Amino acid sequence: MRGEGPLQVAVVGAGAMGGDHVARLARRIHGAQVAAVVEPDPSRQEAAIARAPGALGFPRLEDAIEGVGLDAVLIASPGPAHEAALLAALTAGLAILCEKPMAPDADTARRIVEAERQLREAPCTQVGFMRRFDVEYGSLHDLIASGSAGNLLLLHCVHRNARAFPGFTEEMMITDAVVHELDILPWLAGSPIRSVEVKRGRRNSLSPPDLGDPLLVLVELESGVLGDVEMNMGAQFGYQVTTEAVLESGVARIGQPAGLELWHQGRAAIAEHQGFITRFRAAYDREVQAWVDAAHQGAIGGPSAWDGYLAALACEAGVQALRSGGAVPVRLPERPPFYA
Ligand code: ISE
Repeated sequence: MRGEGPLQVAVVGAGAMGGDHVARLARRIHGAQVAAVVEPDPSRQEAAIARAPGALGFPRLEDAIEGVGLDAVLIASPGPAHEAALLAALTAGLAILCEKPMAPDADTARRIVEAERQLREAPCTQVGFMRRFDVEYGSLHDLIASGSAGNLLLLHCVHRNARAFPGFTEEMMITDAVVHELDILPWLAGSPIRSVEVKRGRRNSLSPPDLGDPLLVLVELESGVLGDVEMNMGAQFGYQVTTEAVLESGVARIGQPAGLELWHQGRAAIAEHQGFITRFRAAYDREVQAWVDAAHQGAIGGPSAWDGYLAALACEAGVQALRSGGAVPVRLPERPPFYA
């Protein structure tokens, strides 16, 4: 357990997500303070520091660890940079919140859980699967677990981005985007993933030519429940994430646009989100607050590095399915007692 006073946090990576986490920690989270922003790009670093007055800027995490008395690190750099930052933070004894995907591939994820087990006495890495903190996902989880509408049969998931970021690859449609469903489906259904299959259909000519967009991903769980995911990187109109659960005696739906409805000039309209930062703002707030509260007690307050590893194994099957076609089995290792 750490001493009194706010958790001294370094935020690593000051892109869109990292910058948003800096503002969140500075303005909306209790019990934490942004002590450092780690970002090699000077203009991004400056913009992030402007959101957290008093924070110091560093190009590398090692410099921040040496230069500031840190308690914790929030890693929001791109996935391939996570392993190095995680190893530095694990070695320095810091509490960690690492954005998804924890690692770009399953081998890297395995190395991370092995390092955590070697270097620490208890799990100290929380992984940024923020959907688990979304109120509607929570209600759906509880409804399914209660059995009040019978057994769960099917989960229909929609994951639509307005358009792909420059440099977004087809593999990233699985490892960076569908990774959310590969975490949330087993969490909702209470059953691990057995296999993943990916289908390309008619391509959206508005999406980059190297993306087979949209993809349809079929996920089979050990319980026999099937989940289908529309992974769409070119929806144009906005950002939309919805789930419909088919149960034995009912259907439940979450993620519908809500808020002000306007009937005007012959149309009825509701505003739709344009990106994940606003769509999941409340979930990110709850996730980061849970992490900070748990870090004060020397624990984590959400999904662990082991969950990050399981998602990486499912992503690996998804990437293989994208290349080979057909359903690719996911071979899940036994959970070590460290992550019980
Ligand atoms: C992005 O990186 C995210 O993490 C969003 O939550 C996800 O919906 C989006 O598809 C990803 O590209």
